[in-house]
Amino acid sequence: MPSLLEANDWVLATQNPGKVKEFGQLLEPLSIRIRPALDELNVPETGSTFAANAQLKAQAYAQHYGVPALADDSGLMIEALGGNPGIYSARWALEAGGYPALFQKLEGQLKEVPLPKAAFICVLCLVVPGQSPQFFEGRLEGHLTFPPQGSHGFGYDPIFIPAGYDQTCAQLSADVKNAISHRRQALDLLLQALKA
Ligand code: ITT
Repeated sequence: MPSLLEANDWVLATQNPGKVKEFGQLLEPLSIRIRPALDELNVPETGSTFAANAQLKAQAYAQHYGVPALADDSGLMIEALGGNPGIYSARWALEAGGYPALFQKLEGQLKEVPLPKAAFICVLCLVVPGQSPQFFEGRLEGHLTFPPQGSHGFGYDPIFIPAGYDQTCAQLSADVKNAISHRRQALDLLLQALKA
């Protein structure tokens, strides 16, 4: 395993500005920087699991930059929709014509479900050139609420209320979301593994 200090030379294998911002906030207190990827690589997410897609992204960026790459594949699983959109979370928003339109559609689909249970999942994949990929998973349980509320965060945050809270992730401050998020939990596991 590389050391924590070497993490300053890693590249973050994502094109999602919301993820870049959150990783910056999560790593700042630790004085670890993971460079955002400036080159936009088009990596088809052909895997059928979060882990498979995270690995595809991490491998593509590690090969392109020749340094360790950290990828995040994440999404929202809605119990009443059989775990969808899951790995298709970003694609559902694109196909609906954006998040506001998707939220309206989901509200219609879930109108008979009083408190739709859902969970955010994040699988991180670290690919160090020449080594086997490493995976770390985080999960944030909660439920959905409509109409969307709040302007912080990104993606599905305005309709997701974490368990034990009464505000959406888009109403909670970044500090609160980052203390409990699926991304935070996965990153903590990665940092523990690096320290071991
Ligand atoms: P990259 O592949 O470039 O990283 P992406 O947005 O396509 O960007 P994913 O395929 O992992 O990444 O899809 C993740 C989607 O899941 C994301 O676009 C949101 O719709 C949703 N999502 C994940 N984490 C979230 C969070 O913390 N808050 C809200 N929505 C989130």
